[in-house]
Amino acid sequence: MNSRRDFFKTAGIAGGALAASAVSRVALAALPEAVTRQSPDTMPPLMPQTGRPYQPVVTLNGWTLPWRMRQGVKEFHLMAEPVAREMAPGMIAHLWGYNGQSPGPTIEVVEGDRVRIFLTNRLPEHTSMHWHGQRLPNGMDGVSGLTQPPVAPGKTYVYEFVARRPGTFMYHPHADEMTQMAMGMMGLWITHPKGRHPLIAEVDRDFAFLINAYDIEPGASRPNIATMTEFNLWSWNSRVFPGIDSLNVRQNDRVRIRVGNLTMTNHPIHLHGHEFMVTGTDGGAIPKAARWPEVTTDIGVGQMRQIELIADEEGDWALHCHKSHHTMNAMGHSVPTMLGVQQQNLAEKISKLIPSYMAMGQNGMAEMGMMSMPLPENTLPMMTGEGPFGSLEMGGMFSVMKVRKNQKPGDYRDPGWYRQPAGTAAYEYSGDPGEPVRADSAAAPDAQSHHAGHEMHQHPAVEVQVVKPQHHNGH
Ligand SMILES: [Cu+2]
Repeated sequence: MNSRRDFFKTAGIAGGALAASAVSRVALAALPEAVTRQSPDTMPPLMPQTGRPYQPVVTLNGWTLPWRMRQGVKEFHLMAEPVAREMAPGMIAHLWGYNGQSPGPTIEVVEGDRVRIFLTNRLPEHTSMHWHGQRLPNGMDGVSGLTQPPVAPGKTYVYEFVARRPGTFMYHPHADEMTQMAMGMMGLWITHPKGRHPLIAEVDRDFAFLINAYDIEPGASRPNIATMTEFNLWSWNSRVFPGIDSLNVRQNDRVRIRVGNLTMTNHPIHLHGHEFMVTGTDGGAIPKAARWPEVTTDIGVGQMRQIELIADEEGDWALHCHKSHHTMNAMGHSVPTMLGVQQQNLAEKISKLIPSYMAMGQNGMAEMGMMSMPLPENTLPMMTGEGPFGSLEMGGMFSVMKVRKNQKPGDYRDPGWYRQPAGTAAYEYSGDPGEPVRADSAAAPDAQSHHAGHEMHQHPAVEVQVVKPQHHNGH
């Protein structure tokens, strides 16, 4: 509050009694307006109107923070504050974030830009801002207690440095991290190269998102901040499927996807139908000779991976975390959905849902208990999302890259579901599937006698497979 009080004092001396409008105009000159956003929709790329040109990114279910140029310095204003984030239609999470959303807005600058960020703390406790991966003066690193005092509630701190290295970075508090990261305080920072770069391709579409996770009890809206491992909402940019927007591209576009992981576990991110190269990390661009093709890249805790591909196959291609329990929403969230259906359909719905979560090793009985509970508000189905052929039975970290011939350059709108050309889809075989041929049935009695494991004697057909290598004497 000191700077604000000083400002009022100065303004008061200069202008005497001030009208409210005069105050806000002068205030605007002192520090840039903190632009906020209410919508969780993906904002189209923000084309730079001031400063040096660059190819903007698209933040999935996010946005880029506007800035102002002041005497050659790019100024941003981040406001740390409680926010209400729609994680998917039907569920609002009460998180902490920046400028109205969690994650905060993406900051986009150009290599060599001098950047000044005002951080205003509207939280009930102190905070700070760490600029993950950046080269900067030590005093700008934002580690509360180590490089600066904490930013108390109501205070504004100013960070200023030159964005020296192009690449994808993250920002998050380095003060009471356990609480503040669990509450959703984080954002992306993109430093674009200042010109053609030998290792950074010019792309047609450039997407970015952060991986985060929450533990929110069914029916509640505030995360449990003490959780270390038992998260139940696995999200991208604090959104879960079917709330995650699709990545809509034109066929043959060169596509870059930047993914940062600020959860407490790794996430193998998998793309269907295409190979990609990992072209960069938060450490910078990867030399071309050190790249190799992948269809899944594991993103460790506190890491960023930047992947690139040519989207040359038309269709709707799944993009998801390959940990199958990360493509589900909160356990128990499915139950109210079942209770919401008409009674005569209930048994059918249960039999459809219960085998799935039993198979994933969850506590089946605890979930069964949920069925007698009253319908909680603010819930999401565990596995949901309607596709052109029925339920996708997905949740959490799942989206679709939609590749279309007719997607116009620069158009990021959802083209709808892919229409598969005739003769290119899996189809039903309507004949007799025949009897299975069990090649191992003849060897069973002999193998059984050589096996030490008594449990296996109950299942001779299985045992043969297990014992066979030891039983061979002819080597
Ligand atoms: Cu995952």
